[in-house]
Amino acid sequence: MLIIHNPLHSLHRGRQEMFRGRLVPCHEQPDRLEFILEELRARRQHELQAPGEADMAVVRRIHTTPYLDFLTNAWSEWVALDPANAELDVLPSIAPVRSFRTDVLPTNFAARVGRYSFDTGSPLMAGTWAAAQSGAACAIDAARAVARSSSGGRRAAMALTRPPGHHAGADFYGGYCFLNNSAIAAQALLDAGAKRVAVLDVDYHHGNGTQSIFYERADVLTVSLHGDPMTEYPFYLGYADETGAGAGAGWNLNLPMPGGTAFAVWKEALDAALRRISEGGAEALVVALGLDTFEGDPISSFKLTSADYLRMGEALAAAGLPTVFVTEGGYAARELGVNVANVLEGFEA
Ligand code: Q9C
Ligand code: ZN
Repeated sequence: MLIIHNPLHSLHRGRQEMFRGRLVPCHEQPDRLEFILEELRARRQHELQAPGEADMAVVRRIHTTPYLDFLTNAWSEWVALDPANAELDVLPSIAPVRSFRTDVLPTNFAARVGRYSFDTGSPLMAGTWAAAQSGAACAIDAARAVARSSSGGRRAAMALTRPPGHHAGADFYGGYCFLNNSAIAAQALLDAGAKRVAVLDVDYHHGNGTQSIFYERADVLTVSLHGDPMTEYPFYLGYADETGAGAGAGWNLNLPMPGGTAFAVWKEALDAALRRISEGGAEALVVALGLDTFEGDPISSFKLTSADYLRMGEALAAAGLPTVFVTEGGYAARELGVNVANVLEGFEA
């Protein structure tokens, strides 16, 4: 498979995230992607490429200009407050909830960090913007390689990148995500001529950013399989009664499952998701490929085994659609390589 991998990913290297009242080492680390690259190279059947420049016109159809401006300038603003900040990551210290005003954008930097983020687990640092932008370029290039498939291009391609993207919305970051690579891939497929695209999110966590971006649109069907938000992050979105709104009514499907879910039950949800995608008439598929459903994942509780990822790949291939894989979460770093490679091997079998 064609794999567009992010050569700048390690510029994003969080030091600490807030977890249960303490600052702890970040789960989302550069070695995650290195282990995947290592395994894909070892299997010798993939074509690894770096992306070109990101086409920001596509990114601007997903994210707002004020938010992109904030991400572009955040690090230099942070260091300008105090040169000693260069040794520290940016984390939010305020959350403007409910009765706060949404029509003011304070000039104060901490206020704007709070405005544009939704958790205390997503440190932003000097290389975050460059890494995220290069990740968007991977998503766009992978999508374009697949979009050409009617004229002799590819059946499938993968954007292999970090930081992940599916928790990022049009104007907010969180859940380790800054730019929504899966949404950007979907938009690139539409821009290249697809009339309807499906985004199937198999990450352990609900793809709240992707859902919110497309919630009122009928041209992108969003489907997410995930841990029940009543107990699992991101808690405040991802319930089964969220089915889309306005022009997008009926174009969102959430399939939450309880902690402890193993592959037999998970696969039934996958089959239901693929039936909905088939009914919806999608012309292309984006798979938001989180690997934190793995039994060894340190922050999640599903029970998928490495062999199950082969079956997942086979089922995704059976959908018969041009497919763009975009990597999302997954924190059992050492096993990630085998699990990602197994999805692709099952898909290509
Ligand atoms: N602080 C993705 O998988 N925090 N994001 C969990 C540790 C948030 C996961 C508890 C988990 C976000 C892309
Ligand atoms: Zn996740």
